Amino acid sequence: MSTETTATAAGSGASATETFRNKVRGAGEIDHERVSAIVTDALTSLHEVVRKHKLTYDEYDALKAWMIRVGEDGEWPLFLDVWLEHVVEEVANADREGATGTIEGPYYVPGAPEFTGEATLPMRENEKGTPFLFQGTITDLAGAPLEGGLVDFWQADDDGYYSQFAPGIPEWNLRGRVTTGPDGTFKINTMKPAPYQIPNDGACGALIRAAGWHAWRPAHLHLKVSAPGKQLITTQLYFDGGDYVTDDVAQAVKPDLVLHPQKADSGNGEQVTYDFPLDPA
Ligand code: MBD
Ligand code: FE
Repeated sequence: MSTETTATAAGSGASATETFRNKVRGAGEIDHERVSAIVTDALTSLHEVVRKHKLTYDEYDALKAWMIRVGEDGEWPLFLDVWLEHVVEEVANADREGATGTIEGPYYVPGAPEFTGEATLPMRENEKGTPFLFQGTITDLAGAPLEGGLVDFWQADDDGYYSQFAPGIPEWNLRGRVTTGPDGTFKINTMKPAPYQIPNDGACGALIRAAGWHAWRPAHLHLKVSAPGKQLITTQLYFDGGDYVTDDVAQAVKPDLVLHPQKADSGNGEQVTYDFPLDPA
């Protein structure tokens, strides 16, 4: 690989930071009491860590240097999504009855190519991996199929790279949006992803090495599933028996999210059916 086609932490971090800057976010009134309560508790938790471990000035300086580097590498989205988002998601989705959610991560891009009913995702002529048919039905909580539902889907390629975050990959590679017809079903023809290492040549990688951890996530599909009048669910799906399914650096695997693929009816690759019952909005 030449330098220009090698993904770097700084490259994907800069892309993730830029993508986040473009995200449409709520801009409510500031609730000063709530800000004070949350920040006071967060700081008090950190004070307790300093006391418990008798943090030295060398360690305090290492923390400062590392935090400066996280920003320089554009890795705040990566750091927060890998080590904090799973608890934010747990709290946000605690009252749902329908499909199980998990974290979004840093690599979603709105506006992927659109399909109705069945999609073959944009991919390169020699896209690596096992052909994989992912299909299912979007329903209400009672199991009635929903027309006009949407599966917004993205995944890494077989080398663990996401289009728009690593160089040299076609813009919408392995990304797509599929709308359901009257029977509520969707079919997505893609390639089975491989286990994935988060970028590890930047600040997050330095932390992982310093702590003696690993950088791996299990192979996963990302989805945002929605329908008119229903709550959108952001989730991921994993593969039974896959590496790191029980040891995800981002702690984002739940038993309900593990797929059990079969040989494809077409004879080419594998397939699986997974349905999404959606909570009312
Ligand atoms: C990913 O691909 C991902 O899904 C998450 C949550 C964090 C880093 C990279
Ligand atoms: Fe991912």
